Amino acid sequence: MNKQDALSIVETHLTKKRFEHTVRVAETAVTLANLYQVSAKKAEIAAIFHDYCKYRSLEEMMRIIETSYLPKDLLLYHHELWHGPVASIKVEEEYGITDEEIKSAIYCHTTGKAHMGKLDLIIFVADYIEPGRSFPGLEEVREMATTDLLKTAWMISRNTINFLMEKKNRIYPDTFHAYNDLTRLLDGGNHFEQNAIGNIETSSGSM
Ligand code: DGI
Ligand code: FE
Ligand code: FE
Repeated sequence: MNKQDALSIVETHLTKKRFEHTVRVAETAVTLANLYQVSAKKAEIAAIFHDYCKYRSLEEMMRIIETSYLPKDLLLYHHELWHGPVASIKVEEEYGITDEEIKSAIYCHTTGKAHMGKLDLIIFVADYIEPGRSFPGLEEVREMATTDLLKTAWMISRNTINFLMEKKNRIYPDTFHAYNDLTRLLDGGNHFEQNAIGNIETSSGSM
């Protein structure tokens, strides 16, 4: 599917504001794809469809979760978490998008998940840093996105968990899985400045 066809499809399902967000996520995703050597074509299609199901009725999304292979525990959490997984099913059913990397990136764009691939990371990051967004701490994340994709995703994961806890919201397991997995990867790859000794000092400092 080409870019224009994809945009025309999603436009009819989204509000004007959401469509403009989608266009900006696609532009951001293409930039990141070129920077981190991922197919820009795939990044563009995944980005264009990432919020495709944002405005489906709760009944329709619920039915799709119940009758597909999607994990049923989604139904126990906030419906905001449903539109990505539901879209990953819909794009295949309606438009024959079977590419597993594209489907996965759409699936996990809200929460992240363990073992995210490069395309997953790019859509997760692009959705958060697209130029239309503005909130405290975002500039730091945007800057990191120019040099370290994993660390950027880690910051987003951490910020999201902090934000949700602050609001006393419940947190879906994949949101934690993303944070834990990224922390493990970064720790092993020495992306963090503090080392194992630093961590021990921090934990013993409170005793
Ligand atoms: O669809 P968008 O608005 O572009 O962005 P999104 O799909 O990343 O949705 C963002 C919202 O989802 C944001 O308000 C944080 C929320 N979210 C992410 N992880 C969780 C979560 N909400 C709950 N309740 N639990 C989560 O684990
Ligand atoms: Fe979304
Ligand atoms: Fe989005």
